[in-house]
Amino acid sequence: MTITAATQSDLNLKPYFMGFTPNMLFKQRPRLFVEARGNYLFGSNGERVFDGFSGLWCSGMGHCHPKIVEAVSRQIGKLDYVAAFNMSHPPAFKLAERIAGLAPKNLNNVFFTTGGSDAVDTALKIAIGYHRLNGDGTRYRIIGRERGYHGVGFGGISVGGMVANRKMFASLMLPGVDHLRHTHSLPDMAFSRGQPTWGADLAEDLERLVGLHDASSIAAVIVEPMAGSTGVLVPPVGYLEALRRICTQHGILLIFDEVICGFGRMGHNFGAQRFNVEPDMITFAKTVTNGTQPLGGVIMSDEIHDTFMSTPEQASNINHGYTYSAHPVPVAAGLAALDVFEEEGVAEQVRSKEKLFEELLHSLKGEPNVVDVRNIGFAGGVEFAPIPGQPTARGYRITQQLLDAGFYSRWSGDNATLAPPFSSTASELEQMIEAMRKVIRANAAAA
Ligand code: PXG
Repeated sequence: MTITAATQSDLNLKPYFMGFTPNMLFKQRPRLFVEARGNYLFGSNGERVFDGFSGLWCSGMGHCHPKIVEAVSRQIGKLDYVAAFNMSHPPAFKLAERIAGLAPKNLNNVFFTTGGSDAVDTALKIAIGYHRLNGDGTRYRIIGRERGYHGVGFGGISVGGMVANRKMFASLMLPGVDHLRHTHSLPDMAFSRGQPTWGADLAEDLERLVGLHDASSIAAVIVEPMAGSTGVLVPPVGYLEALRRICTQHGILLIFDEVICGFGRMGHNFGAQRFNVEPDMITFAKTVTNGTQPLGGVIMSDEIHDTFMSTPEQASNINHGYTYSAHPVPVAAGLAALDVFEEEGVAEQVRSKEKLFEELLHSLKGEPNVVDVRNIGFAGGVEFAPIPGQPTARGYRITQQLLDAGFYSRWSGDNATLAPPFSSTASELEQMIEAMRKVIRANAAAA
């Protein structure tokens, strides 16, 4: 059925309780989309919207890519499901090999999940299990970072650092978690282009936590190389290198949560390669299927993988896994998406257009209430001065009005975040930034 404006008004909107959405506001003015092609979404009232956030950071290779559509259609008619435990199917192994081939050279093994949140929980379990198998069972703490986003499982919100996602569930967080300071400081780094030059020393915060808890109680550190959801915080020059050094020195595993950074967003296969730092594990999801099918996972070093293989032969190496781990249909989507990723040279495309995107974004410096602009790869954040007494309201208004103008960006506090499709043309990027400039100016008076 095609949803038209007429049928939309007949829809009963109540039964669907939407996540991360002000439901009452949304349902007063629902925004429903009925088709997508390339870099555009088409709404139920016939409107065309530029997908300036690539869905939720996931559809960068463009919507309804014929190769992915074809692969998914073929797979669902051939092998729609096979048990994920004690059985499998050949493409699952091919996809693991392809993903490992794109990852830094020490990361050669993949555990499949169904998305980013369960990838994070899986990585935390693997970290704890690894130390325990090595006779280091006292290492139970995980260190996250303020303003980090690691999904919505109890593991992810515990190590995450977004207060809005944590406060309602504070009574049931993982024990033993601590947080590094976040890396944002307006006075020291506002309007940095790419990596800020200030802030490498913030990694020394890990030494402080080692001093407080002792390394023998710490299993792992988890950070996003570029913190996306909080409004694009780019790692300071030298920061990730310092984290790596301190982790290695103390036998602590370093996990990069690359659910956003992975597969091209940073202009490289992974953020690890962009920033030239090798973690012990990488979590991924989103762009691995170009957002077309739910799939995620953890890529781990041989050292970690082989430690699990040392368990007794007849026992499961890990009592963990999902009904939909390596589901044949998402796996087919993943293989096709990685073909597109390589054939269309996605990482190179991003690298070649990154400077243009940076120039355009930073041209917003000096517009009313713009207090910072941040960028790396095809990720951009514009931060606004909050309306006094109404934190987040300016960011919300600006992103909603930008959507009315036909450009989708994402609201995160008083930030507007942009994650344009990888094939965005110069003219599409220019139009999006000019539309944003207009909306920012129109909101100048709201102080
Ligand atoms: N880790 C990171 C770094 C993420 O960005 C997750 C884990 C969780 O993935 P799932 O697949 O369980 O949602 C994410 C998800 C935003 C936004 O507005 C970001 C995400 C999801 C929805 C919105 O930036 N990232």
